[in-house]
Amino acid sequence: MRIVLVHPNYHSGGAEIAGNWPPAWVAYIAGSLKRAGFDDIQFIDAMTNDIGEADLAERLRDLQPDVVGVTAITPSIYVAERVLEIAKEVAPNALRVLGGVHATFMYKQVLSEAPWIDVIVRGEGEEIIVDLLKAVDEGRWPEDRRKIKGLAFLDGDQIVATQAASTVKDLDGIEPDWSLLEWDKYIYIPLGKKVAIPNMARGCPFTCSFCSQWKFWRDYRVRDPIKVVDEIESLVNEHGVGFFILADEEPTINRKKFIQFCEELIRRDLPKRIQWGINTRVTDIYRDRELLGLYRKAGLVHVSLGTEAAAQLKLEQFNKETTVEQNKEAIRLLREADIFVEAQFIVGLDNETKETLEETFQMAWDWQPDLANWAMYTPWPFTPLFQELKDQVEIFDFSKYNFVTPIMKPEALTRGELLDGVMKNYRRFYMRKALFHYPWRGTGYRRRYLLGCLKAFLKAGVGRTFYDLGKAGYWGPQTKKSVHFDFDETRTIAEAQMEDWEASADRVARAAERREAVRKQGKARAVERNEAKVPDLGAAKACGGGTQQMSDVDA
Ligand code: B12
Ligand code: SF4
Repeated sequence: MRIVLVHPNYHSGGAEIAGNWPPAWVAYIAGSLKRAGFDDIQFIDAMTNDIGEADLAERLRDLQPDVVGVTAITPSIYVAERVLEIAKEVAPNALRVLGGVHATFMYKQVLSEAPWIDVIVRGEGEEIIVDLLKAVDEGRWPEDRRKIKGLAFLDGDQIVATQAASTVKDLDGIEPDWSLLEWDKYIYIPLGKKVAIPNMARGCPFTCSFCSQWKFWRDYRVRDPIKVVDEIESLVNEHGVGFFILADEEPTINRKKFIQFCEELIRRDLPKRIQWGINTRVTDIYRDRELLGLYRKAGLVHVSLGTEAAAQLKLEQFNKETTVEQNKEAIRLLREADIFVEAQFIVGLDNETKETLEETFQMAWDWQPDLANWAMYTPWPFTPLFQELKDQVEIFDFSKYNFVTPIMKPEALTRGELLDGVMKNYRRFYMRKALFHYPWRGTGYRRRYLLGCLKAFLKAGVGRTFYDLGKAGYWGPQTKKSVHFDFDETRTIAEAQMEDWEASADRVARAAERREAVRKQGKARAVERNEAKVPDLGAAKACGGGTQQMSDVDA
């Protein structure tokens, strides 16, 4: 059986400015399929190679696959749907499969707008795809499709979702196959090294209201750190990888395993050959302040923190369970440990004003991270915050749901003014950094890294790819009135999806009540701690904790 996996050709001017990144889902899905005996797997990275529709059609026609598997996050959904439409045209007998976060939650929407998709894999793909393709291989497809967990498909006019599959419990059984990728293509610009995105832990015990990730991965699980280091060692030896970021939401929450991971990297002398970065929470950094030296020794050179907001009120709206002081402290601790630190802000909610944008700039400058990002609030339709704000969401062109386009219009600003305010923050922050900090900061590695980041920024600035500024016609403050986001206003929410939301509205209301109760408890604990002068460790919950994860039935 020939399986062709395709990463759709979607681009937006955000994280891509740092280079081309390898699609981890391909390695994880292919590894699992190969172990199950499916060994004819091909991969087309249409994104990295910027493959247009005609070229893609030709490749699929030549390959004549039996199965075409495509991924999609929310902004790449239309391109992904189109890949499968092309597959239908040129390889009509192939089974057309879609996976990833967007289709997992929005299968009703997707199957309504792209009925040519044969089947959606909902949730983690490693086990579901094997069950699905075994059924195909053994001639049990489509008869048995209602018996396979974790799928959604059209049966006539009816949209069917089978029972949700469990998350992958035996993460150590996963053996990703990174050999399908063209490694010369994946270069991390700031360091000029090949980059990979291995995955050590899945899930997040927190429940930030704007975030879709805790819902997607559900329970928190960590792989055996020794096996993850084996994977990293083979990425270095076999593919020449010199930098990685962990794909994890929060790799540090299980401190014991994270320490084991670091110690094993050091034991194998890998930090001389590979350095790495993570996204994590400020509360973990504060908790681990004594360990940051060890993390640095293990090659951890870059930490991106979801500091999110300059105002405590917003942090509470986000259910972030952190404080503004903790943000500042975590950044200081990382800087002192010689770890490059990046602060992420979310802007562009309905109550954003010129003043609040200014506050985030002042805050960023006061905290002094090495990098600061101002992401546009993006109302993923499957998050609690969307359910609260949905009456104010006017744009359902998901291709623009990408952190760089203002989807919401703040009451006091036009979208153009919002974009301009964000650009003003970037300009001021990076000009000052470039002149006064980067050339003089530290020695050797750190300075090279800082200058490398600046180079990536400049490259994207000159090419106007940063924040898709070229596409939007933004050339500076004088153009803030004429910028155009070209939203496709014909895009709406499908009736079937609407009905689904209405049915889940009750559940969401109950979840909001529970969140409020948890928030109140947190505040009460903070008061107690203040009285007892105990430092706030950020209400860190036990791994696998969290109160808002979707149940297996909901997912
Ligand atoms: C690495 C990464 C990137 C890399 C992309 C690398 C690549 N080529 O794939 C870079 C840095 C380029 C990037 C860019 C962007 N990203 Co990004 N990224 C991530 C990150 C940190 C990890 C993704 C990952 O590899 N996970 C591990 C793999 C194994 O998980 P997975 O992809 O979900 O795949 C599993 C399942 O979904 C399923 N599955 C997925 N696809 C398929 C297909 C089939 C056929 C099957 C059967 C199963 C299946 O099975 C897999 C294994 O279980 C996530 C956050 C996170 N921690 O997940 C954000 C994330 C995916 N990114 C996000 C966004 C928005 C973006 C940008 C739009 C931001 C921007 N403007 O720069 C761009 C878009 C780029 C693009 N063109 O697609 C959002 C998406 C949110 C959403 N609801 O859609 C996320 C979730 C971050 C967030 N905070 O919300 N990103
Ligand atoms: S800490 Fe919050 S933003 Fe980060 S992954 Fe967890 S729920 Fe999402």
